[in-house]
Amino acid sequence: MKKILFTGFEPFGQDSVNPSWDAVSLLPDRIGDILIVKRRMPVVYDGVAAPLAAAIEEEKPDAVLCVGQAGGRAVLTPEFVAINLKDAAVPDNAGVSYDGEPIRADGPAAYFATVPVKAIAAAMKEAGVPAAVSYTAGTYVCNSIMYHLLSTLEQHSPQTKGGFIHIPFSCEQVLGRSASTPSLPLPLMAKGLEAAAKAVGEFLENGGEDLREATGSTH
Ligand code: PCA
Repeated sequence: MKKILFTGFEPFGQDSVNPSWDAVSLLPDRIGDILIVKRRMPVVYDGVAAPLAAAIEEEKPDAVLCVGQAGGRAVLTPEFVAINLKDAAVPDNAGVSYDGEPIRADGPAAYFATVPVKAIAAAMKEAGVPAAVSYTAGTYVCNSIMYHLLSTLEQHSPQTKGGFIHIPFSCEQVLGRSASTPSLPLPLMAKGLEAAAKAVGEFLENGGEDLREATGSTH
């Protein structure tokens, strides 16, 4: 039986909830024959690597899907790439902000997701959940957790696949926001994550093929 570790984030900024953790919490403990385990992560650039690595060490999952909020986006977005950069005016939950620092001084410029992002987006849409591949996870803590995830897996658990999914605000979060702020209901977003788990489960069953083959890239 395959195991997927999902992570979601604690709230940050002006919000008292984070739909990433709320949607992950709605997932069942089993999806088909895939075991689902969950962890909540702090929104702290430098404090997120250790709990993530500990969860991977403890659970020994076949794949890890980290989830985060992307307020302002209208659809679920599996991320293609994490870049070696911390750069946002808004501080993290430890009160720290960065102005163009590397995540790992000795690290590569970027890591590509090792889960099939195009297949994940297609599976979400197939399940009736709006989705699209994204080619930027930003430069705040979500990009950092994705970078740490792929770096940790490469170094300590190269057979484990990793990826990141951004999700929009939940409906309750836009009650106090401008009329044009996009949102989706939490159960629909959880359904999208479930579709992602199934797509990753299939990918794992097929031996977890090479990223470029899996995503259909020709390079
Ligand atoms: N979203 C932020 C960090 C935590 C979260 O849920 C981001 O997109 O970087």
